[in-house]
Amino acid sequence: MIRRKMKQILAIAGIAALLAAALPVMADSEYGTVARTGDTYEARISHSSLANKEVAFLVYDLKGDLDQIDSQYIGYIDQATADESGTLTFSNISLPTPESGSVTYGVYIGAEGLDREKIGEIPLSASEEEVQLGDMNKDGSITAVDALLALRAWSEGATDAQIKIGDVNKDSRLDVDDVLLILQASAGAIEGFGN
Ligand SMILES: [Ca+2]
Ligand SMILES: [Ca+2]
Repeated sequence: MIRRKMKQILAIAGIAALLAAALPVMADSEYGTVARTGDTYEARISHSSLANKEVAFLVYDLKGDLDQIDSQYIGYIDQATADESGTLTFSNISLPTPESGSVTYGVYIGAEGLDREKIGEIPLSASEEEVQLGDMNKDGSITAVDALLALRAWSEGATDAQIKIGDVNKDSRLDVDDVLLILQASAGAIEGFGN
């Protein structure tokens, strides 16, 4: 039994290493990327023109109009200074989720000499009931990324919200067994888990 667990853990560690660079990228532009990391987002900004500048980071709820933005619909705002290569990261970005339906957020940066550059869009649909078991990043499908996120949640101590989605064998815990089941589902070896 212990041997089996060890084997499982070694297998998962290997897979996690392979997947570490495969976090889903929601937005991508010459100024950087926005990636989802579970329930929050991380924006990695890098452009030589931003070197040592104060960079404003803004996320707007576009209210269905993808060409128009209105400053009253700011979903998130932050500001930080880029390093000498023009690189900086905004992490733990949490966006308001809609009561029903979905929203599209536009992600923008601004700096001296750079007028509000759009670096991407984040579509977000909220209702927990529609989230399928095992779909840790709530993107509608179960992939190896979900196994990686479940593995992370397990190793870091899963939140109630993570357990709700990640406990695919319904034993009220998110642990290595769930990670392996999600991994198998992502590979098509077993059926999904329903809602
Ligand atoms: Ca997923
Ligand atoms: Ca479980």
